[in-house]
Amino acid sequence: MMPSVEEVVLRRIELPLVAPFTTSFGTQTSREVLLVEVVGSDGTTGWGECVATRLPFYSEETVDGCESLLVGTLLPMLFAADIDHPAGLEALFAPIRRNKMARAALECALWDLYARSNSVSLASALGGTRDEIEVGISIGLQDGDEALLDRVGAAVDAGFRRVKVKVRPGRDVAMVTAVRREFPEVALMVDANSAYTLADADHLRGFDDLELMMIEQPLAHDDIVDHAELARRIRTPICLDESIHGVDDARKALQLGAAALVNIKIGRVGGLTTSVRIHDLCRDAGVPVWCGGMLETGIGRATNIAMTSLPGFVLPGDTAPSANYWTRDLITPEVTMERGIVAVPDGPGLGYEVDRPWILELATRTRTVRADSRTPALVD
Ligand code: SMG
Ligand code: MG
Repeated sequence: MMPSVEEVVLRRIELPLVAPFTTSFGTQTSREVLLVEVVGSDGTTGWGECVATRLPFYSEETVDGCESLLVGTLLPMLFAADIDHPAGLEALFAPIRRNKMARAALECALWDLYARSNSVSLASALGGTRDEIEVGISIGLQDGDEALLDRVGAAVDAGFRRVKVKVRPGRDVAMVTAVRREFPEVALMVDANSAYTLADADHLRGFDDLELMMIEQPLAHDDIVDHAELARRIRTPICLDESIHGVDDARKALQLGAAALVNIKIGRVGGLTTSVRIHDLCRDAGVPVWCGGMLETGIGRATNIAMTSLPGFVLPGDTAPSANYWTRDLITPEVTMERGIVAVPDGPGLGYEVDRPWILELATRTRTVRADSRTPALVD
């Protein structure tokens, strides 16, 4: 059982990244984060992080949009309903189209509330079976090959279990060939963030001799048909990220042969309940999954770690330690790694302490919505 939610506090913070992160669609030097704290009737609180970006370049969602939707629509729906388990949110929000990151931020907070209030870890509440997980690193586009080789070398020295390199037209096959030549043994993959089209198939075949674990999302963010065609034309396995927003997308992608692997991001699919269902679907189909990253603070990172403890997460995720991103994280202890291994905490909920004083200091805006506040009309 989950305590009823008495109020929800939305806080906005901005946190600079320790190093800029560049993908085929742009460079981020900081993250604007929306944090959701749900306060239960038993005094327990749960935390969730919204992974939307400031600008709608990774997906159509934005931090401002998510905040607006939560205040105007999702929280009134939550307060009008009688939800006694976080899994109930999936059905409650089913009439809403997309807006998965806004939904997930609230759903993750409810899962944390549920787990804390029942004195179990989020990992075990979700059905997790591992007490440690393997992690990889995602390295953004660098100014030149030398800088990239230095970054990959540092990652290998630190013991990361696999290295992902961002690519885009003009910075791809030759660059990754240089990485492979210097690091013949490293578990290596690339992520294009939708920078190519099917017309690039011959060029992308240039990756085939580099023994990559996979190429992530080479084609359009909303496509699965062209990816299936590309899969017939290249040997490097294709992993879908941006194209998968729910269980049906995953089912159809597997059915078409568009994905040999699936990157599960809790925010992109609308929450933990759906994530677990995609995990189950892929596991039954023998398709490996791994946990993606959205440059999360410790709150989202802790949620990712709990989910990765499920048995189908057989490949290392983008769940690098806190120090990779932040000079001071929002949780204590921060996430640390020992030779590519992160321990799954067994304390209640997220299993880390949320550094509330630090969050209050950082907060640039705080909005509190109480369950007994007047509910705006939900029907036009
Ligand atoms: O969290 O270390 C991380 C970043 C992982 O590469 C990463 N994420 O397409 O998978 C992806 C990108 C999206 C980041 S845009 C905010
Ligand atoms: Mg990706």
